[in-house]
Amino acid sequence: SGEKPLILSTWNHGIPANADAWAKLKGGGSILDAVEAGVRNTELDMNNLTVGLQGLPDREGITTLDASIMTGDGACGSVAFVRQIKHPISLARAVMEKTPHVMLAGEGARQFAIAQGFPLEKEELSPKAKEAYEEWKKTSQYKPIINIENHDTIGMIGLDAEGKLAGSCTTSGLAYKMHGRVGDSPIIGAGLYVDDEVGAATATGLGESIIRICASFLIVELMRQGRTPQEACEEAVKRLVAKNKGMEDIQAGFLAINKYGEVGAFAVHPGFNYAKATESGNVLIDAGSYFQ
Ligand code: SD4
Repeated sequence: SGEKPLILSTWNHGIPANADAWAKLKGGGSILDAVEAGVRNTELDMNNLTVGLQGLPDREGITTLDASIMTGDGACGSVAFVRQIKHPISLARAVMEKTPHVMLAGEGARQFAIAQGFPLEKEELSPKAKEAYEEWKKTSQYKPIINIENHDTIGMIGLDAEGKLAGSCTTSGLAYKMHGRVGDSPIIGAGLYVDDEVGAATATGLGESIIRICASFLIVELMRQGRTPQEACEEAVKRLVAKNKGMEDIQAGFLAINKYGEVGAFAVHPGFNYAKATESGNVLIDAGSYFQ
């Protein structure tokens, strides 16, 4: 069986994110504080082109962000299609804690951010994103090959020593998406789902394929019915492949834990990895995949 406390997050930037989450938890923070602090690290990572304001823009050259946060008692908040906000995860938490709503989008999310005292950042592309966008504009080809250059969304799920769960997910979404496109990450049940009675799951990859199967909710419900986190992730990937016919090139990956601290991860294609932090260390682990 598993270990507690436990923090898991997607991809290799999960290592520094887990480290920040772990420090928060060990410093007396709640598991919610930990998963927020963890992904705030990634939101500032200038080398990450799929999270935060340095992320790759949409077709119009505008970077728009999606994020969600949830605790195991059912509290949740999210923001979608937001601009100029450095830490959308904290804005999602503010939606959860300070409004009667779950989700705010676009201009309304921006007004709420201002009212909450979030600074509005200048709207300009990071040097790396600008360079990539200029290159993309030469052909303007929309190619959802998400495992190669556009694979860095962070989803984080954590379990504290008492068995409380929380999760967070934050992204700039799909590079060169249509303006206004929203992915799975801010949709509760798609990019993230957490239930203290069962476990938690988060997703990365092509959001459309993930939304289509309510992936994170599906994984939690499969665990509720007795599957291990690993079995649940594998079943969800099978479902995703079955429901996204003709899209065999796309990547998606899932990460799950149950309330006992057992872990599962699986992806459509090879290349998905995740970071796992426990008392015994913070390590990067390769996930298995449906196609080899
Ligand atoms: C999205 N799921 O907006 C995100 C993108 C992603 O790794 O996960 N990239 O579709």
